[in-house]
Amino acid sequence: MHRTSFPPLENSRVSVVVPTYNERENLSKLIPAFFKVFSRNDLRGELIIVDDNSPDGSAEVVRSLQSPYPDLKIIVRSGKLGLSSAVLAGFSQASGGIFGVMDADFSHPLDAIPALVAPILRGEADVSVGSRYVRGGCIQNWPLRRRLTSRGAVLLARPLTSVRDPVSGFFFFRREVIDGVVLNPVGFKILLEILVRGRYSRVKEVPITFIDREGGKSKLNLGEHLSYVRHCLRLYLK
Ligand SMILES: Nc1nc2c(ncn2[C@@H]2O[C@H](COP(=O)(O)OP(=O)(O)OP(=O)(O)O)[C@@H](O)[C@H]2O)c(=O)[nH]1
Ligand SMILES: [Mg+2]
Repeated sequence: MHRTSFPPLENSRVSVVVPTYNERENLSKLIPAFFKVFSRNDLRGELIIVDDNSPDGSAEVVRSLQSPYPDLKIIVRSGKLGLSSAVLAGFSQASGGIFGVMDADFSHPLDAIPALVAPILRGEADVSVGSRYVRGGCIQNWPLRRRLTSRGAVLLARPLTSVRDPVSGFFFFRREVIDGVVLNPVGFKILLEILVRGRYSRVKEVPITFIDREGGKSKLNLGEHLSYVRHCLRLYLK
């Protein structure tokens, strides 16, 4: 279990955490594209890469971009310790009043960031979710097997939340939602953990087009599927 505590707060700053394992190729494109979206939309904040000592040298790519992008931070952990705990490690170093999470593989459209942040900045939502399963949302290029496992994951989470896409890896929230909350960073689905244990009243789901990863390799394997089932069982019994 992990009790979250944070450095001093700046309310309208957005801290986006990206967990990475062997994403070198994607990171070299993602980082410039991310800061372009931020500056074009007058967003202020930081990008925090949490890398698990990737053998492909992902961390070196990030370090080489820190001088052109001063709001780029990196945390390197000792080895592959899991997606959710990486995200929490990122939050623990985040200075923004709004926290966000996304993947490194361009599955999550960067252009949707302003629409996800806006309802929180306006005080209309505590949590916003980039959602594939509300009207207007969709998935491109996923094989049937992935579509079915994702639907199965959503069904398993149904008793826990009314959010249509509680297994999304693309979401934003006011940091108070998890301030002082004990989170159990098991597996891949840290959003579900936050939705079940966090403190919030309003969630907005923003439709996104999820695109299957083009570069790099998937880290979602049978072990992660099983740990998701265990995660849900633990949350049912909470
Ligand atoms: N730090 C860290 N990052 C991880 C770990 N496992 C996965 N990631 C990252 O978490 C994000 C999501 O992983 P993916 O492999 O894309 O998982 P997915 O999107 O469910 O699967 P695909 O659709 O096949 O890409 C990516 O940015 C990965 O690099 C891990 O153990 N540690
Ligand atoms: Mg992916």
